Amino acid sequence: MLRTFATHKIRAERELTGTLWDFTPCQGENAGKTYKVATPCCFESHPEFTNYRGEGDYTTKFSIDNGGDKGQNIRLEFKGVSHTATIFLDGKKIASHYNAYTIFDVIIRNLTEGEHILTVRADNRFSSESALHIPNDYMSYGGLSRPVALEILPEQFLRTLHVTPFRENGLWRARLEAIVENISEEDAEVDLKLLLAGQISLVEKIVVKGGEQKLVSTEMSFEKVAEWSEQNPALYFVTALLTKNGTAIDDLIDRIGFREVKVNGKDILLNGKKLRIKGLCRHEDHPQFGCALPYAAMAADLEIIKHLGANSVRTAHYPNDEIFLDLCDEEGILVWEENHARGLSEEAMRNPNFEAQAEKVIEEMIAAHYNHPSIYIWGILNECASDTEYGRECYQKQFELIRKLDQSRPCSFASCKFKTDLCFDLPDVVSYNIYPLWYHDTPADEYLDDLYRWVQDATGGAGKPFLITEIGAGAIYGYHNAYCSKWTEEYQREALQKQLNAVLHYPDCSGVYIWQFCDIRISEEWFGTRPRTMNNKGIVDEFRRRKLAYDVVKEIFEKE
Ligand code: ADA
Repeated sequence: MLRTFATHKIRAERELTGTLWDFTPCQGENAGKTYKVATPCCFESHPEFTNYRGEGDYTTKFSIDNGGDKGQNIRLEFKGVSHTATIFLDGKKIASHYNAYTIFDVIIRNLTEGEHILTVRADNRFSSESALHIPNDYMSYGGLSRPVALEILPEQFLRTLHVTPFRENGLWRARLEAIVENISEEDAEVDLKLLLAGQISLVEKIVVKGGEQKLVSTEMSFEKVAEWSEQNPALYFVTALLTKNGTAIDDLIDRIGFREVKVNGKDILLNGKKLRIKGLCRHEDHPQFGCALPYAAMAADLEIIKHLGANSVRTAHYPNDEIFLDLCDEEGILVWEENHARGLSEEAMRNPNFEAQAEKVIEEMIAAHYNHPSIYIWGILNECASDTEYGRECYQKQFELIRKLDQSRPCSFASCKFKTDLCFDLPDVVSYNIYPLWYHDTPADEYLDDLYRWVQDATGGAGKPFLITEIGAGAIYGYHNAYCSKWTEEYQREALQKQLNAVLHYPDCSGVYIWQFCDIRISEEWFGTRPRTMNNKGIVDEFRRRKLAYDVVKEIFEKE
């Protein structure tokens, strides 16, 4: 399944995954053997490869019909390959990409009629080449973890369609930007039509030079549209349609919600109303599927999140599968989406690949997810070196990049630098990850107050909205003892009760994200402080079984 709705009616598109592919590991004792695997999937979901770190080839065949002598232009879209991908078509390398959590594509012109062989080589090894996928407090799985789509493209096609809704003089308006790309060598004249919420905005004749792109933008007003909100997540289709000599040749369909996110003093506003975040941080992780959760598993996670009374998810620590975002759009769940980086020291940020790799994630994340109304904030660089001058330079550059690509959402980063952070003048929202009653014993209200006062007095973050982006405690499912020590379900329940009450009653705090939704697998290298080689701070365990803290969280969130 590619999305929860059709993104094309004219462009021919089919999913290549969703079927059995051949899988051949390249290293280890099974190197060269071929297995049938159901795609998308992680290496680790196969019983022979639960610990595999290396390269693996996923191969399938597809056919091109009606190509004639000229063949067909095709576009292959890879929604996520973990974590480094090399793509081969009929044995020839055609593309490569780094990072598990963003979309990339490749266009092949004039592919001949008949059968073709596609191989996706996924590599999940750690090395200095990889600045973001490192041994960490979550698992960097390997494999073809998200779907692959095959599209047949005309010579001119729609590359992107971005919509920015905004309110002006009491009326909803929207700015639409479409990019038309010409993959032929000759200049071409095409007609572009843009439709939003049933209204036609633009019909324009455009000339696109051979091999180039053309950006077309327009604005529209709407008399009667429903606003997107948590209670009423109204969605509208937006369509870009390309015709040539009177024949429709291409289209691109997306969904948007009429909503505006603004920061006003200490508040984050959604359509002018103060937001109160009651959220959970969620990793894409499941004992059976790794990070390649199928639709039903993602939807089931969201059911639990809603049942807990939460209104938001933080996609810690990378951009999420589009299907999950589609579901959040439909369910009115607010999303903090962030680029991919967790806990990088200054030394790790000085990896020569860091800057380019992290910035590419931002570019690919915003290009692909721009229209999702559920995303209300962009985050970057969770718990990296924001307490050093060099780290500050990196944060500054990344915020500049985000603001260049999207001015319609605030941005932030989750800091753990207790009273030493140097970067709070840079984001729109100040965010902290804190663990009172877990990593130290200072009472939650005291710790929070001390921190908040320091932010007001000593940093450029004074007067900005303030969010707690992580709080929590570990518990092993089913573990109890007479003294209710750390790791028992009782301890977690009590810690969360105190932590949540402190944060949610703190007058200047816009809300809280619990660390974390479910227990997750972590890198082997992290076993030392993590029983079961898992991060056990989930409110449910890895099988989504409720811990004792569940009811307390539900009660507190529902009362808020
Ligand atoms: C951090 C981090 C999380 C997780 C958490 C914990 O703040 O952002 O990824 O590691 O702490 O469990 O300690």
